[in-house]
Amino acid sequence: MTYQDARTPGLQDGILHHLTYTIGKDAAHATLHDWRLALSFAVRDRIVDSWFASTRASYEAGAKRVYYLSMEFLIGRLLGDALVNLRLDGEAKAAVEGLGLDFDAVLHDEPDAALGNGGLGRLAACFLESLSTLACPAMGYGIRYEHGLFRQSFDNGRQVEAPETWLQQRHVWEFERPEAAYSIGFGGHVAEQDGRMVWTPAEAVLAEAYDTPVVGWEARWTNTLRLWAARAIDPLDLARFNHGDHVGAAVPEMLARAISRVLYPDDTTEAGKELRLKQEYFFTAASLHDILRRFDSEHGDIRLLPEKVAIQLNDTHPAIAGPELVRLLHDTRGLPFDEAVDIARRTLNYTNHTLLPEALEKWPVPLMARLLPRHMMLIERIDADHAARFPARATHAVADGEVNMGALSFIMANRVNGVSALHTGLMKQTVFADLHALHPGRIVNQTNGVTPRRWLHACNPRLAGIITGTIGEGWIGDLERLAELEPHLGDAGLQQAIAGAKRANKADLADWIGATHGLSVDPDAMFDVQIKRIHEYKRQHLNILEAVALWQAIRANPDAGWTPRIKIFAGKAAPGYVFAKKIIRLVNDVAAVLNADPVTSRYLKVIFLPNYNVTLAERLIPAADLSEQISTAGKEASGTGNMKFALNGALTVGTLDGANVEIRDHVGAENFFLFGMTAEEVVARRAVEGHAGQAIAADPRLAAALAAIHDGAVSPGDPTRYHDITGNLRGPDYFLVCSDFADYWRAQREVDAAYRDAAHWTRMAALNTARSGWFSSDRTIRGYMAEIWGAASLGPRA
Ligand code: 7GP
Repeated sequence: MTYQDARTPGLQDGILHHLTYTIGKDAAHATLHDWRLALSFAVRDRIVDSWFASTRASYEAGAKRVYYLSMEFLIGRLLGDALVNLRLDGEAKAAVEGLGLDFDAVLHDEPDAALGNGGLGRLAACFLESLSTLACPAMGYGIRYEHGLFRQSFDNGRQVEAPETWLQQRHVWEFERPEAAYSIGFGGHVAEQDGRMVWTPAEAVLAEAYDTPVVGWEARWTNTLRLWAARAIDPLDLARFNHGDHVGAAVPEMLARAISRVLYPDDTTEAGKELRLKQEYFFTAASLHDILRRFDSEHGDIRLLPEKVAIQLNDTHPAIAGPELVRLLHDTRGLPFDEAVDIARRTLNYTNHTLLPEALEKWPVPLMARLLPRHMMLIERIDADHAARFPARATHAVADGEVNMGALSFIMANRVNGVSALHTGLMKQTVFADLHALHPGRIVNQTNGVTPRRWLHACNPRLAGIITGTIGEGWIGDLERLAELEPHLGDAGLQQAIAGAKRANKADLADWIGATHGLSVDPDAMFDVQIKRIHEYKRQHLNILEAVALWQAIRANPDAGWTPRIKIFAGKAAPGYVFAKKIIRLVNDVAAVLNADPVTSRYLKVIFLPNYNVTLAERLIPAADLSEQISTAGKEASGTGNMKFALNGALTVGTLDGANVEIRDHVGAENFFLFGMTAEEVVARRAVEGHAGQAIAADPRLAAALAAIHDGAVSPGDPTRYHDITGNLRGPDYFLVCSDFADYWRAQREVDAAYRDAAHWTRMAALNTARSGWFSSDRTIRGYMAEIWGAASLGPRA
């Protein structure tokens, strides 16, 4: 079924039409890039009808709308996704090949829109797709960064960052909306006029909207992602220009544009920069203006806001929404202060994505007061009123000269949610314990999920085809139906097909690694993959330490029947996170030594693939045998890569952290390689003085691996290179790498043994797929709709 009616020409006609009239090229002279744009425009045409229909249906129903405010949307490439959801992939391939082009090459020409750092941003992208699939009237709001997450390369093993340039090409999916522009102010002063507080900003920039349609599965529904670009209100200081200061005349424009210029590349530490706070207010204020304008056009009485609008704050980055909404309702619209706070609080909700203290945003009061003077006043009043209601156990949002954005978000939220059962429990016990005691019931859990369209159907066509051939295609829109696979798994033909699909995916990846990175890898070796941001809590260094220990063990006894393994790493380190960058260099150094070892390299190779992004994930996950989810328990809020791997038939070696706990419950303990301390044991262990030293003394293997790194075995010309890492692990070892090492080694040897029994491994892998249906972001979004937003589906099949 394709969404084509009498008015829409065949896709090939559409491509040729756009090549001529939109791109202005003759087929004889068109480049791959021209063809890709032409195809994208032809596909976009097909989305627009569904988009208009959805917009009309939302207005007609007068239904509650959901607004997802997020600093990050890690959307990746959009063409393949759109084709799949429109069910045009077959026709597109035929049309493109009919024009004498390589379909994959056309798809791969699209830049990967990296408007996010990691899990939080990718989750937002999965949520948008599920909101459309579920026909929930919704809109995503964010920033149209000119430069997304930096491009990573290696220089002698060290991370080098270069600006990302996705917008240097025409972004075909967006529609500019010059009519939806708002002036956003900063600084200035506040004065009382006729009994009302009036904020007069010292400067202002223009927020200009760009809309990207987000089409759901089978084009049932299409929502909008609206991204804001910053512009100067007066593009040129003409007086300055006419006085001959041609550069200076452009300064206002440059200053304004800086606000939407770059994505901050830190996902765990607030940048501490005024510009970051400006970015946050810029997009939050523009979004709220837009939301209220739409609300006013549909409903008369502002008191209906909580019934008609649900706003989700994706972490605290848009937390200024609380005071801003109060300002708009109280100062601008004249509602009494208490009522304004009440309406705002019943409209807003907040998702927490991390408990790491360094990632919980706090802004110095003087900065907030200077940049947003009226907001600072409102924050103080909101905080004081809240504290006055609970004199015995007040938790202050303003304390020690800082505004705690987590506490402010909590105070101003109808619901606060964590992203896995474990994480939500820890929120209640730790960071938000006091606020939870004051507001029991406000914290709820919504375990994360991933969209099965991108993360199985599109990225792994071989496995998806087998599944559809076995149980039909209902699973794509209803992932829990994967359970219907299980009764078929005894079938030898099906097992063979599943194993064959994995083998073929691995062969493709091996070819690509050989061609692009010059490393030859055997597709029959186990593909052991750890891909995520580089962070000490995620413990890439535990993984590489195990690689060194394994290397030593193989060297000592080369004929012991080792299971061949390729350890694949990918991920970016925040540019200012020196230790994480050192880990990257260590992995690259270990790779160089191990891959060149004639004795061991038959059994063990290591590669760090540069520039991890959504596109690389789509390539790696279908080819993985083993998924590394080895964070220190209690530190990974959920994880979502862990779900993608299980869905694609990789087995997990992991700790009881984040959503690993729930994955293991679903796939069965016997199909999951568990190791390591629990979150409670972690806390107890940390209190043991000399815990790392004890672990090292008890484990000669660990001691030898650490000594090798310390003595320069992988950095022969520079033996002290890794003393900071070995010193940390032998000393404080906050993330308990040493204390978990022995059990990790034990689990990895169990993995080796299991992999040698190919039939059993395939069965375990297939059970991971069949039992991962619960981890669809459709399930997550249904949970938000029912338990947080009170929103209903409007779809044709609702
Ligand atoms: C991440 C968490 O680290 C990850 O465990 C979770 O799966 C993901 O959010 C989605 O919920 N956090 C971030 O990416 C992040 O930037 C800092 O957190 C606010």
